[in-house]
Amino acid sequence: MYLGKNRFTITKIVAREILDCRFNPTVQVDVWAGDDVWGRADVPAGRSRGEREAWELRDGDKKVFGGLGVQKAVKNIHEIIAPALIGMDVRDQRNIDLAMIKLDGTPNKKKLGGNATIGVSMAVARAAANACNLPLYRYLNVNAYVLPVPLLNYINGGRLTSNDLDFQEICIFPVGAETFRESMIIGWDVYNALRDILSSKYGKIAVNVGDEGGFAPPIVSIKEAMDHLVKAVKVAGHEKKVQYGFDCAATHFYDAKKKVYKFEGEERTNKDMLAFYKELIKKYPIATMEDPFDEDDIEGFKMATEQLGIQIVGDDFLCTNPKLIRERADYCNALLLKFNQIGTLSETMDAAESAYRHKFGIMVSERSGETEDPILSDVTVGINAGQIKTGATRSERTVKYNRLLEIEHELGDAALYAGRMYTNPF
Ligand code: 2PG
Ligand code: MG
Repeated sequence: MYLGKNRFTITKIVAREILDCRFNPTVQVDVWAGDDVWGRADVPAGRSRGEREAWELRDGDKKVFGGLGVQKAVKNIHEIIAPALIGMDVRDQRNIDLAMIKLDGTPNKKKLGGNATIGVSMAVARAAANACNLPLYRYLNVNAYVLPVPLLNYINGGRLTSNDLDFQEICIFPVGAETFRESMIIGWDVYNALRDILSSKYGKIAVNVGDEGGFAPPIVSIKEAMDHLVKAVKVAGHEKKVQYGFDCAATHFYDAKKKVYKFEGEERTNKDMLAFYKELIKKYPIATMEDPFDEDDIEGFKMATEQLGIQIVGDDFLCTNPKLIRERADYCNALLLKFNQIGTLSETMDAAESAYRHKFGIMVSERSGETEDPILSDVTVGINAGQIKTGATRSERTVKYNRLLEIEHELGDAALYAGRMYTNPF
């Protein structure tokens, strides 16, 4: 019980089960401060998850939502987390997160569920920002002013679609734009040029979209997909402003028993994959590659970082985990930051800070299962990250872009688009 309250005192925490963009259940949390201030956060969900991510607690009752319900996580919020946090100061983010970490007591938030803790943690930050009458990015950082370069996922493959393209995401990276708004204009031009190219080559069905709103054409070859994307950029007249990037999500085409990558119909070693990546980089202006090897293929990551000369981003490889970043800092050079991989905002901020101190780039990322909550845009600007990855079209993606457009507008002259300085915008 709390004793005496003011506008910063947590008075109530309400959680509920809602639906994400795949019609799967997920957690939504409202945190109340004082009598009339509150903040809300929705929890996203991944499909291609890393082994070391925070635990996503699902009910497992196959009769309801096929076992994917989150009533247990909701119950944990109401019965275990809320009683411990009520009465705390909503601005005391670190102690609030620490209290949840202690209540959980497991290394990966298996008891309470990472989907319970991150929902509360993010809603606490929103409520605190609201209580301070500040936008969240400003509450997180008085010096927040960098707008990220979006990595726009225009051809979806891997686990995000029903096609046979092995890479999960084939993207454009408009580093040559002057502003975030211009990056969206370039994005529109290329997306529409690509639609025409794909539908005239493969028919109308090729422009159906995958989980992240990029096209999911019936293509198997990465080079073939890239040729279409490069052509679209040319047709749109943006060659000088656009580079390219991939999320290979290689864990998901790796056969750990045989130690081979099952890629484009062949079994390949990590050295074969490296040779393929070198060919790609020679042929196309590629700036960034995420998870080019399996999450435990340290040798592969090391070779990529030493030999490819581009940004190598750790997603499943780092799981937004400060300890893993420390251990694996020599084997990649950028962090994919997903707050539900670690389970609290404080630990997410630790991961970002650790990444910066290792001279890493940071790309803040959505999950493939998103909601209408744009909170990751505020976090991106709040940590002055130079890059964001949040899919292509559909409202659960564009809501993040819309929030960035709003922030850019609000910042006015202070806004700085990271552009070609996406690794270190300062
Ligand atoms: C990824 C993501 C998001 P998921 O692998 O980077 O694009 O997918 O959320 O399914 O892990
Ligand atoms: Mg990934």
